[in-house]
Amino acid sequence: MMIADDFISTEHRLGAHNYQPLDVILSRGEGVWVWDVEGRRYLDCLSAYSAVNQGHCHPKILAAMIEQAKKLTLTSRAFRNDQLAPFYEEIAALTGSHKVLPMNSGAEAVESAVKAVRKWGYEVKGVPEGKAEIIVAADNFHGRTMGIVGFSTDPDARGGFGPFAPGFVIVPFGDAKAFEKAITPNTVAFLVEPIQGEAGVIIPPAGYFTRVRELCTKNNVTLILDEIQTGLGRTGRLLAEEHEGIEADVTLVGKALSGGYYPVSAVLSNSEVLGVLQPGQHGSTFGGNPLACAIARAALKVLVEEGMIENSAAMGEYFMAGLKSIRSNLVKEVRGRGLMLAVELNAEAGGARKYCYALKDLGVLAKDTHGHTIRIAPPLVVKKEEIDWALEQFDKVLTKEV
Ligand code: IF1
Repeated sequence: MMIADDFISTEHRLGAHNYQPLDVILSRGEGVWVWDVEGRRYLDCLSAYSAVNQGHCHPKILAAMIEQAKKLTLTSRAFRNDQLAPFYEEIAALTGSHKVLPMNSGAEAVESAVKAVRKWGYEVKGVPEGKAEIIVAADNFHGRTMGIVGFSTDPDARGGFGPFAPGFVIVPFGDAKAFEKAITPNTVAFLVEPIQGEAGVIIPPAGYFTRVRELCTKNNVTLILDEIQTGLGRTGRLLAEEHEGIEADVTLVGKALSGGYYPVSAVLSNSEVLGVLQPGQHGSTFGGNPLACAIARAALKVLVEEGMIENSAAMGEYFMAGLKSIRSNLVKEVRGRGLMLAVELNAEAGGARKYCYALKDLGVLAKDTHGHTIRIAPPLVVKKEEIDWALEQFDKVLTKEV
């Protein structure tokens, strides 16, 4: 049997070194818990970056997946399948969308939205050919493709990968005036995360998105909210846009759309934006495949029927209050919305990574981001007792030398 060190050395020898994971090798999961190859149990406080919102191996999603896998392999979009239409119907009704474009990864949904809004800009808004501008926020994270890293401001994400596509304008996040100034007659869209995830769970000032929405409407600019991480219950609402009572023109979802079982993403829009795509202009071998649709239908159903969104709101508040009550001079700020939480440590703490290692040794898996921040995002099925237990471990790590 391979032991932990063998897995690690083999990965190191054969794999591209584009990750530096915590050295824990997981082999099983159930709900909020995961087990490593040596049988140790951990509370998952990352949920695969919010893909496993419904919890590991959710029995109903698993059953839907197995049942569909037995029926049909793949049709491609050259033919129709009997899962796509009901998937459209259910996700459109749930999110109040008029059109759906099914894709696979989050990055593909982002790329697809960029293509659609550019075409919308030329055909509907009347922007001169080749002149479309898309405004994005500094410190954004939208994925890893060439198009997307080209408008990243993170040197690790973009360094060495150019040349990049033009047509993107970067403004500071949370500053509606800067956004207003950047709008030109050629602006077709503003692409932005409701809460910036990778940047360290950055919540914009109250009123920011209300103003952004007004400016988009006034200037005929489509508002694209990347809810790939914030969507589907993570922040205590189905979509994070609800916190400011606004509606995006284009909403991007992914990750938890499959409960983590499978890459499923979607672009959701009003009829105008996705309406510009005609046969042959966009597509994907796997996008909208029957297995993906069956899994997504089950993943959405359990999210709603099992009260996970409400639980996220209630348990998020409880977790945040608990984190705030930890008396530690290492902590600079605790912030979050729903179960999208972060503990930012001060400079003297010496980086968040060693605290994530210490938490791992105590049975809690969390991820450091941006050097000083511990990101905490358990599955949305987490219970009070589990949070109480997690808080004890956070208390130990943040109040004792590690
Ligand atoms: C990795 C972060 C999270 C995303 C938003 C699109 C995508 C993501 C808002 C692309 C993906 C992931 C990818 C993962 C790390 C991770 C992440 F730390 F980088 F920021 F979640 F917090 N929009 N986020 O957060 O979706 O193509 O990956 O399906 O290892 O790169 P994807």
